[in-house]
Amino acid sequence: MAEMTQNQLLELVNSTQTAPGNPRVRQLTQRVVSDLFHTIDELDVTPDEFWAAMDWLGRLGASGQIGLITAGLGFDRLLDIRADEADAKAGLQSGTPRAIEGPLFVAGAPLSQGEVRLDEGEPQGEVFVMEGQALDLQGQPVPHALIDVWHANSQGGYSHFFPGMKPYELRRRIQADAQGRYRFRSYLPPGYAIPPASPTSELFAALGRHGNRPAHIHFLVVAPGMRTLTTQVNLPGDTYLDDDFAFATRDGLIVALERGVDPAGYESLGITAPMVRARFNFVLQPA
Ligand code: MBD
Ligand code: FE
Repeated sequence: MAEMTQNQLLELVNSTQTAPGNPRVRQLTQRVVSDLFHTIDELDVTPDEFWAAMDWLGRLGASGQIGLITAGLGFDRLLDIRADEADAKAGLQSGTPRAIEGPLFVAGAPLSQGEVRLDEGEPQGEVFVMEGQALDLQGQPVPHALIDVWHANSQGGYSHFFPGMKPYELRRRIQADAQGRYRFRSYLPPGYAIPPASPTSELFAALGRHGNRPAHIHFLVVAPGMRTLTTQVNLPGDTYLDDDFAFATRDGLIVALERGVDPAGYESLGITAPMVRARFNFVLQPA
């Protein structure tokens, strides 16, 4: 192989081709490789630094934490901001603000009609009911919307990711009724913290950053003819509400909590004592 300069090598890497391949993949790869060649040169990256980074990437993939890093470096929120900006540019009215899905969604949770209890046995926090309706932009009910809901347990862990939890623990699907109404019982979750001694916590330590999220509950709302809504609500009063490591909290998504609510009417959810309630409607855009 001929001797060559950095720029000649970059040109060769990016132009090498013996089959059409995929033009979009070629374009994106060329751009990322160029940016990295330039970063290595301009910041004078040493071989040790480069191989340490590649080792970290390998461990990151093996640990299943790529979705934690994308969230922590702002990419998930970036995609939401871009979707919001595209809507605004197209003159589309927005519904409930979108919020990132995060890396901890699991499809196929048990399905119930209208209402469900998410937790089992002794509540591990304050007994909590959340209820409301799926609505369209005109405020009309969206009948039979399918709502996925998932949240962390009292230790901040999510089932399927945190040891010792049952399959689909604190994950359910609710099919709203003909008026779009849903409700569920659970307990108020605490915030989330990235796993210690992991590739993600290693990078965050080196960046001088914490890995905390404020207390939140995730939703995925699907209905025929409507755009799928991925969102979260935040519980008020959390220290990390304005300091979320995933940059995912939004003004319109902090729910008001009513404490000491009369349990009458909530017997079907097994509630017999005053509890905490939040009301929240999901406003869906047309597809
Ligand atoms: C979470 O619970 C979460 O919601 C996100 C976005 C990232 C990591 C953990
Ligand atoms: Fe979460």
